[in-house]
Amino acid sequence: MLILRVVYALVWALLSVSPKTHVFHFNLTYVDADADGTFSRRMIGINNQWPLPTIRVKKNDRIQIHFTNLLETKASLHFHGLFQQGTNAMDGPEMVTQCPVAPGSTFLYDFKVTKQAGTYWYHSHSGSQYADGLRGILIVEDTEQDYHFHFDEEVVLSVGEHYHQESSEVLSKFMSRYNPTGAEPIPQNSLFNETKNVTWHVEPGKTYLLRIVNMGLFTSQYLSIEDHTFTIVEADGVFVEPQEVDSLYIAVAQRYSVLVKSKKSTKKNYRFLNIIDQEMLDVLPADLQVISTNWMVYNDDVEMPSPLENNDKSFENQLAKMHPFDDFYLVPLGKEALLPDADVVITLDFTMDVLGDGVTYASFNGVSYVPPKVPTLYSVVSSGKYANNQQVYGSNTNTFVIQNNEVVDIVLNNMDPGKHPFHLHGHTFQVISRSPEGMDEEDPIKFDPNNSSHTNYPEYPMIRDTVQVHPNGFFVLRFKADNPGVWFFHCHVDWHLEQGLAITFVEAPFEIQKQKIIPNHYDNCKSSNVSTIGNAAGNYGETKESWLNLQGENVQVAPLPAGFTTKGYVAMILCTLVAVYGVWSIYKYGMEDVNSEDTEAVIRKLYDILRTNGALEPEYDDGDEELLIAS
Ligand SMILES: *[C@@H]1O[C@H](CO)[C@@H](O)[C@H](O)[C@H]1NC(C)=O
Ligand SMILES: *[C@@H]1O[C@H](CO)[C@@H](O)[C@H](O)[C@H]1NC(C)=O
Ligand SMILES: *[C@@H]1O[C@H](CO)[C@@H](O)[C@H](O)[C@H]1NC(C)=O
Ligand SMILES: *[C@@H]1O[C@H](CO)[C@@H](O)[C@H](O)[C@H]1NC(C)=O
Ligand SMILES: [Cu+2]
Repeated sequence: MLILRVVYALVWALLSVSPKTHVFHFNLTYVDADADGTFSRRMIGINNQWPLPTIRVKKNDRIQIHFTNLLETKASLHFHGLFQQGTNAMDGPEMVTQCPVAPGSTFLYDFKVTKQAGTYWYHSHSGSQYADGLRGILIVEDTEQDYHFHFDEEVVLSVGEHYHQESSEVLSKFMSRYNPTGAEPIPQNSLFNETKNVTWHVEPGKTYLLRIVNMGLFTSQYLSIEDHTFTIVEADGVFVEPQEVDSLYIAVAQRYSVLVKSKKSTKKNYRFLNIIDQEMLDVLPADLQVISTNWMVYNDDVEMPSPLENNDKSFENQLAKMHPFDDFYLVPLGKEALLPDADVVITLDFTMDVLGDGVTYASFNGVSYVPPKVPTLYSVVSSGKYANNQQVYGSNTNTFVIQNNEVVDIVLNNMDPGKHPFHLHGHTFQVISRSPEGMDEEDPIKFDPNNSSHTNYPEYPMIRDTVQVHPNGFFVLRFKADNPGVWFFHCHVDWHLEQGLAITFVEAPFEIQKQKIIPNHYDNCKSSNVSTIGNAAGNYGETKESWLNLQGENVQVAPLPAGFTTKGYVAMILCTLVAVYGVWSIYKYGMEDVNSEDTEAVIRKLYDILRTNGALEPEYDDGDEELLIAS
């Protein structure tokens, strides 16, 4: 009998540590839902359900998702924060590592989650599609004995924002000449666990592990629970030395695990606030609930504290108290030392500019990302010995070829007065330098390369996969190129990604060529009519010349020519008038909502005036044609 027991115990132990394969069949379908309780619209659901399920696996497990697109539009799926070691083709961003999944097609995502544990998420990587609901939490559990902290219960929590219109519609209004200042679309609401007014029931005297994901695509949020603290133990899948804070600041795509200790008494319930960082909004509509109240509930028989209002005195007090911990000073539990000096330094000056069609685009060093005609991964795989040549990847994809095990610095200078959370696929990075908050609006501060010495950087820098740059400031990120693949680096404000705020790393191209791409992925390209062979322009041939021939590649809209005074003048008038109109309308209506329809009508009028005065060609189309400005 004893022997039998020992055998049982052994088998059980083996089974419980041996990796499992989790097979999912995800059918994408539209689901009518009323997320914020004020407006019903169709959302993108999985198997006729929305909100989407949380995927939960253990370290070293394998995930297989049969992803069937039953929508009217293309789709894709990215697993944010997972390294995809050896499985670059499963990473998800369309035209980077795969073709878009055409309506009616099934795409197989099949990969192992190795070396990682923590809080992740999955979302569409087809433009701003995840605004329509294609987003969910993905938890990779560590083995119990690996946790450096104790908790009684685990709870997931997402925050985000909600637009009442579908993302395609919001996008076309945003990327329009009728929005010449490039003002980002204002959401109708923030969301807390994909809804609002949430009651979180807790038991007294317990420690909760709260896994928080910002699944939004625009605004950072503050989180706080009255009379409670958060102890940060994980950031973006990286365990950190415990850090107790009053409030949390979480940019889109970032994650935190925090410990929340409940009180011993059940006499009171407490407000759990989620607050939009209103500094990110160009206009503050009066009906936007910047501060939203949820409740940590100890006792259903006790009254809930009333929700806070935007103009509430206690809200002002609450905001004044918000001094969230600066994530730059988090220390990874593993105390990974600062990586050695970089082999390659990539300096990116980021600007927002109005281009020749009157639309605002985002650029790094003057280049606004435009997707290639062949997904970059397939260019790597098909170009053989030419894969090391940057030109293969086109002149408008901002591609950088880096070599195996090089140490890379990304120096990003934000010449824009906005806040931007940047994300690198396939890696975590060390955040080795970051400008302080509160830089001069008029005078962006650039990173000074003369200051780049070991002594100026933290001994154990923070490690994560998404980090926000301050307005007019900079950051320096450092990572080791130890994961061959094509990896996207982009702003996670998806409106800015759509404006072209991205670069592509081709990391160790000849190593990438050893990875397998399954036939299913090539079949998918056939259904979406995307070529899988050739350079960024889809050209190829026997010779080097044919691989470097970029004729026919996708390029960005031409800039407003420098020194072309009439055009510059018109753009300037437009911007000024729009700014004046903005100030005037805020003056007139107080904090009332400036309806986007009104704004568009006014801008249309401005165009009319300019046209009557001969500054514009008499006729121009309201459609997709370029804005014609007379010389
Ligand atoms: C949240 O509360 C507001 C105000 O009472 C209400 O209008 C809205 O419908 C509620 N939303 C949900 C999802 O419960
Ligand atoms: C959020 O939603 C998930 C899934 O429904 C649920 O398990 C969790 O308890 C919710 N979190 C909170 C804080 O209410
Ligand atoms: C860095 O040092 C060089 C040489 O001393 C100098 O020319 C340059 O202006 C310095 N750069 C900055 C940003 O101070
Ligand atoms: C691909 O091309 C075929 C034939 O021209 C067309 O019928 C089909 O709709 C296209 N599919 C997509 C996803 O564009
Ligand atoms: Cu951005």
